[in-house]
Amino acid sequence: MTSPVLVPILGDQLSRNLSSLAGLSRKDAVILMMEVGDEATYVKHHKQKIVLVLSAMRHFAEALRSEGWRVDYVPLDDSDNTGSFTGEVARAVERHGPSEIRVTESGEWRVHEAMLEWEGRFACPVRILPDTRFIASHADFRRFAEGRKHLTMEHFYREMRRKTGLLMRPDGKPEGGAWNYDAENRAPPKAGLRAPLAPKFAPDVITQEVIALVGQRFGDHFGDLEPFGWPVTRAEALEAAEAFFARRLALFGPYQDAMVAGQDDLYHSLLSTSLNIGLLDPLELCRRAEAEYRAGRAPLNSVEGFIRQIIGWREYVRGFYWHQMPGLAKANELAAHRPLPEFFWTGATDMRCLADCIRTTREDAHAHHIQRLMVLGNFCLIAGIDPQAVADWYLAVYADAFEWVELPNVAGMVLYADGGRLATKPYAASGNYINKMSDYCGRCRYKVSQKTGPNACPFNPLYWHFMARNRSRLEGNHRIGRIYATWDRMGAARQREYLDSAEKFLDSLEPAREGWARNE
Ligand code: FAD
Ligand code: DLZ
Ligand code: SF4
Repeated sequence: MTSPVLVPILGDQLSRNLSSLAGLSRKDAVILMMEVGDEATYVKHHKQKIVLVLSAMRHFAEALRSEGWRVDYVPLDDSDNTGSFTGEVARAVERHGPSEIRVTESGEWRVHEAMLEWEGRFACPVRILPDTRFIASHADFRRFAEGRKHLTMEHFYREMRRKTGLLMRPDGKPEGGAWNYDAENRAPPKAGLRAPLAPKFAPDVITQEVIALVGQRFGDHFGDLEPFGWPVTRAEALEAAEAFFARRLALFGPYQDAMVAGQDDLYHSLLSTSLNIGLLDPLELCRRAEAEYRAGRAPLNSVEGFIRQIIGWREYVRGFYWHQMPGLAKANELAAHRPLPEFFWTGATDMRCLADCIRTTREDAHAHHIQRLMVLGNFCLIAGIDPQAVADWYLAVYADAFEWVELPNVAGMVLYADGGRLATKPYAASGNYINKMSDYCGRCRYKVSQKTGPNACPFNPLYWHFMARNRSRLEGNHRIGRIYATWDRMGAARQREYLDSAEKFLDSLEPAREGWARNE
């Protein structure tokens, strides 16, 4: 072979329609796949996330080879492995003497910065291509953002509906006459609500080898290594998607915000891991969901809700990330500096809602959206936990976590650390909200109806503590400012009781020990 084109494919780029592969012939290219320690430890990822990515990479390499591609695969335990993308590309340049390095842009800022340095470092040209698996390009998002103070998702979402034609009528109006059916999608759980289980995939020989490797190399990372059941091939991911369309999509909408202790997935799709590492294509998935609606097998509110999460929220947070980085990673508008409590890592808390969300996180490297937002996130917001500590936690513990999607959700949607660029108000809530949307409170050691004192649900006094300490920043916000009239009507003595209860609780929190999220 004359000098080949070297095509590095990263662990979240496991797609056949990757821009770096477009137009290349098998005989002219060497595909480079690299298992590197840095990617498992820049935050100490949940063991199942590492298994997911490495096993999916090994399966993808096998599939490419069977199609006739030449794949240079560097395993984690290769004795010469340098542990970093840049180090491994350097070694591959020596091995292959490429005419060019051609790579699809990375999902994370950190890796993007490293890629930019490759040009000056290697003797051949480096072409970084756009990631065309997303529906909105960076330029699309810049155009959308230009001149807007608030980057409201709903406006962006409508543009995506028009761009893709999803759920659009021939007259250019949205299917059903409305863009959004969220009002129909807030049902609290009925007593005994049970959803059909999502499929789990038994580890094959490749996955079993990776499980053993991860147990040996990353045994001190958070989370259970087994049982491991995530899809690691495109065929498994498609099977998981079909199971969702057949058995859970129809009730996805109504129960999107519901929480039931021990029912970890409810009607959610569990497809984020497959989407984020490239086993599934977002547009293909949305077209498939639309077909369920057109065939009369799923109602519009559920299908629109599902499609909005993907072409709305998912695309929007990706655009937002690249628009707001690198500042977003340091944003702390509400000046929150409290350390993350140790119980986020151990689950040892009497708050039943938090304990259950942390349990599913530990067992499955997953928690569903409303658990991440209104239990775990809401707690971090109203307790004033440092945004960088919170972001490290979310990035480490979820199998679907990549910074482009995790950080806007944490810093923007949950913590208001970006000063309201993403969310128009902080999603702060007292125990009432959790009680209405879940069955957690009935068997909690705290009383959700009690507002202050040692037995009160901690969310109650923390809510008012949050509102009071951020008054100067939030009072002018038309979506939340009116709450201060209620606070003022309480009178000084009642206010003091709330603040004292909150402070006693906050003082009782044990800070997380060093070394959970990052190596000391
Ligand atoms: P479903 O409820 O079935 O939704 C369908 C799909 O829509 C998801 O697979 C996902 O691709 C997309 N989606 C839904 N909500 C969002 C959202 N807010 N942002 C982006 N995409 C969305 N999602 C991640 O993929 N990675 C993360 O690291 C991540 N971190 C989050 C952190 C916080 C604080 C919050 C509040 C949300 C986070 N999300 C993240 C979004 C959401 O919680 C997950 O996508 C979802 O729980 C994945 O489970 P699912 O596939 O069953 O989702
Ligand atoms: C998450 C992850 C892990 C744990 N390991 C690897 C790896 O060894 N090799 C690889 O190519 N990718 C890995 N990844 C995914 C990367 O972190 C991801 O591709 C970058 O963060 C860019 O989004
Ligand atoms: Fe959570 Fe409060 Fe309900 Fe307990 S009472 S489960 S802490 S919301």
